Amino acid sequence: MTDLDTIVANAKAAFTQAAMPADLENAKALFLGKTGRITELMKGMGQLSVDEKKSRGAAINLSKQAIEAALNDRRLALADAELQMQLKAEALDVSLPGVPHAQGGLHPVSLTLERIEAIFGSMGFDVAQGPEIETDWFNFTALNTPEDHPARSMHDTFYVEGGTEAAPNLLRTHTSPMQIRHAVQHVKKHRALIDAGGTMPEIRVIAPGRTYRVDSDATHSPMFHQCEGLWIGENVSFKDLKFVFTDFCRAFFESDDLVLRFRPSFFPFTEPSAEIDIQFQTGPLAGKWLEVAGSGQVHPNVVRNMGLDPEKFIGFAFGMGPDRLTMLRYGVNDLRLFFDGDIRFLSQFQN
Ligand code: 2NL
Repeated sequence: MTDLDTIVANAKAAFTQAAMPADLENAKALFLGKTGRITELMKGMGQLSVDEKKSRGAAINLSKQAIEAALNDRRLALADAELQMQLKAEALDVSLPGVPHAQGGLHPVSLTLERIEAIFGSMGFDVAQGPEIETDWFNFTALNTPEDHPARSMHDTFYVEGGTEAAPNLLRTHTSPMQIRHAVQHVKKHRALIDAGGTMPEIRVIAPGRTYRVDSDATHSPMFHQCEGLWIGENVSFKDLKFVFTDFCRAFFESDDLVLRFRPSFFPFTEPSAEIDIQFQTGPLAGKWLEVAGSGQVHPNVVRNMGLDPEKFIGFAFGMGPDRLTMLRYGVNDLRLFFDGDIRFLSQFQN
């Protein structure tokens, strides 16, 4: 074996031993680097004769090429090994079962609102939604609520920035203002027809949504839900209210075994007014009278504030609490459970 053969063999052995690309580059420097074995041999050729230089130079070059070829082979091998390792580490087993996603669901009160909307929708009611920050006019004045009514006091109503002293802004205390907005829009749209003595399409609308009052205990939350209903036409009477609301209750509670009672009451925006109580004839709540809504014939002043002549237009309105309806429907005894956000409670309502 010549000295060159030995160097080539040593180089091949060193390359094979290199396990990582960095090791390989270090090994390369030992043979092909500035002070590497091959480079040193080249430098040592100075003293040789021209003929000797020729043959010796050719021999060194062959060795150098052999070393470079070995180096290249090893580089490719190491790169391939790295790729194989990466592929193995990132391998995806498509036959493994998937990672299950937690299934969300609607809040029980949202389920109730959806039921209410579906039932009244089937009776031809529109659904009106609008601002939770209201003006004092839409929330109180338009609804015939006197300036000195206790509901207007700071103890009952959240007043917010942005209004003037004469027209303060507030968080709506009921969804009635949205019904006024809807009615005013409706009347505006049909103004020409009304003025020409034609028959205005009836106003038939419900207004579900969040409402706010300064109140907080086991049965009151400062934010609560309301859904009001309004039906105005030329010939809408209390018997229509009785019919509509009885139908609603039977559909909502999925029971025909249910009796309603209209108990005289008072609201500034209706006259006459009535509380609506229901009584189940069967089931866990049988026999108890349960208050579910307030109602009444819309006060002439309120009809006028909608832009209509109360001598010609008449109708009824009602307001109910979806939070309480949800408690009755599912047998929940504490209102606060709805607003605590405890997943152990909420996940019991599958939908
Ligand atoms: C209750 C009482 C009620 C109304 C709401 C109403 C709306 C308009 C005109 C007239 Cl636009 N009235 N709403 C009427 C009677 C009662 O709610 O105890 N709600 C939970």
